[in-house]
Amino acid sequence: MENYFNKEIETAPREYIKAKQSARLIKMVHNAYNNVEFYKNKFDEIGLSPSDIKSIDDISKLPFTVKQDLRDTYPFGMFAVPKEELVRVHASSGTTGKQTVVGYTQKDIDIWSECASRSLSAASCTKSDYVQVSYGYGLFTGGLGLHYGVETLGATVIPASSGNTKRQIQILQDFGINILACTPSYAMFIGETIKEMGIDPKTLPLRAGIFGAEAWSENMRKEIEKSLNIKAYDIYGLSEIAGPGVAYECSEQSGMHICEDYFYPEIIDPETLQPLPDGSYGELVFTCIGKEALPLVRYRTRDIAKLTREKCSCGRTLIKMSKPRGRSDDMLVIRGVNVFPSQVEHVIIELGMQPNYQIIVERKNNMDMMTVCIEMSSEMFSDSVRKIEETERKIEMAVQSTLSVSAKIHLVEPQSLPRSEGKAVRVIDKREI
Ligand code: DLL
Repeated sequence: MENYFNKEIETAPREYIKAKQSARLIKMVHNAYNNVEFYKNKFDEIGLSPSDIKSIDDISKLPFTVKQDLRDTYPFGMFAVPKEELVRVHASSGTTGKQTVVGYTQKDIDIWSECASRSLSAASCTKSDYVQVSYGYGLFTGGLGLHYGVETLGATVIPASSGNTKRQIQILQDFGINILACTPSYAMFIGETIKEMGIDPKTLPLRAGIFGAEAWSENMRKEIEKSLNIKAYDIYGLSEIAGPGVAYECSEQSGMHICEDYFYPEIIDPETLQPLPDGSYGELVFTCIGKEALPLVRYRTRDIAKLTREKCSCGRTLIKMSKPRGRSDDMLVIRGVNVFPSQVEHVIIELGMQPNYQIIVERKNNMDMMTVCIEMSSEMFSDSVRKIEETERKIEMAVQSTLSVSAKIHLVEPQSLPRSEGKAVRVIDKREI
C-alpha cells in the first residue's frame, strides 16, 4: 500500500492542480510586484502589469530570475515581507561569490515542512519510525528541512547532524533507526565504515534512506542499498526555492514528483530561454507560487533535467522530474570540450570501479590538463605496478572515447581520497583564468 502524506493533493486530477496553480500564481505576482522593488522594475521595463497574468498558462510572459539577482540584492533585498513576519533565514554558500540568503514566514516554513513530510512518506516513513537526520544543521537547508518534515509527519527525529561517523553508526544501532537522511556521498561513507567495523548491515533495523543535495548515479544507489541493506530514495531541493522536498522519489524509484502545487516547474533551453516540451532535457526553472517571503519568479536553477507527466505506478499525479544530469555551471570546458563530472563517473562505473574519484584541472603552458584520481579496490591494490599502469591506460582510452578529450588517470590507494560528510567535492579547478 502506497504511503501518502497528503493524498488529496498528491493524487489530484490535473485540472484541480492547474486551478490551484493559476490562483496562486495570480496572487504571487501581485505580491512580487507590490513588495519587491526588483520585480516592480523588471515588470515595468517589459511593460507587464500583474493583471496581465490571468492563469498559469501566462507564465511565459514573466521575466526570469537568476542567482546573481539574489547576490545583487544581498542580503534581504528580494524579501517581500517586513522583518516582523520573517521567522527563519537560511543561506547557501556556493563556491563563488557572495552567499545567497533566503527567508521564510511561518506559512513558508509550514509549506516546506509539508513538502518534506510528503518526501518522507513516499520513502515509506510512518509515525512509528525513528529518522536519523545526518544532513548538516545550520544555514544549509538539509538538516532543519528534513527535521521539520519528520516532526510534521509525527515520526521521531534524531537530529544527529553530519560528522563523527562512528557515533552516527552507534546511534543507528542503539536507537534502532529505521530511516537515514544524509547526502549520498555520506551514505556511501557510512556504508564503508560499517563494513570496516565488521557490522553486518542486515542486523540493523534500517529500512530506507533519503539522499539528496548532490548528483548521484543509479550505480551509487545500488552500492548504498547493498552496503546499508535499505531502499534508497532520492530527494531534490534548493535553498532559493525551499530546501529539501521540492521533489521526491516514490516507490517506483524513477524520477521525482515535484510539489507543483507550490513550485511550478518549466524546462527551458538555456541558450534561447524558450520553454521546451516534456521529455526534453534542458534547464529547470521554478516559480514559487505558494511562498510569501521570497516569491521568486521563473528562477533558473542551472540544473539540467527533464519533466514527464506519464502515469506513475505509485498513484501520484504530480509531475515528475528526472535526476538532474548535472548543473550547467558544473560543466568544465577542457580545451574547448564540454565535460560534466557525471560523464567521468559514468566511465569509471562502466569499468566496474567504485565512484570514489576526484578531477583535477590545471593549465600548463596554456594547455588545459585534466587528471582523474580514482581509488583502487583492495584487490587492485595488490596487483603489480605494471598491471596498475595497464589499468590506467585502459581507463584513459575509455575517457578519451566517451568524452572526446584526453585525461591522465592516476589510480590511488584505497581510502586515500577525502570522504565527505556533506556534499562531495569532485572537481578541483586550479586554472587561473
Ligand atoms: O542541497 C537542498 C537539499 C538538502 C536537497 C538536502 C536535498 C537534500 P542547496 O545547497 O541550495 O540546497 O543546493 C541546491 O544541489 O540546485 C542541485 O544542483 C543540487 N541538488 C539538490 N538535490 C539534488 C539531487 C540543497 N537529488 C543544488 N540530485 C541544486 C542532484 C541535487 N542534485
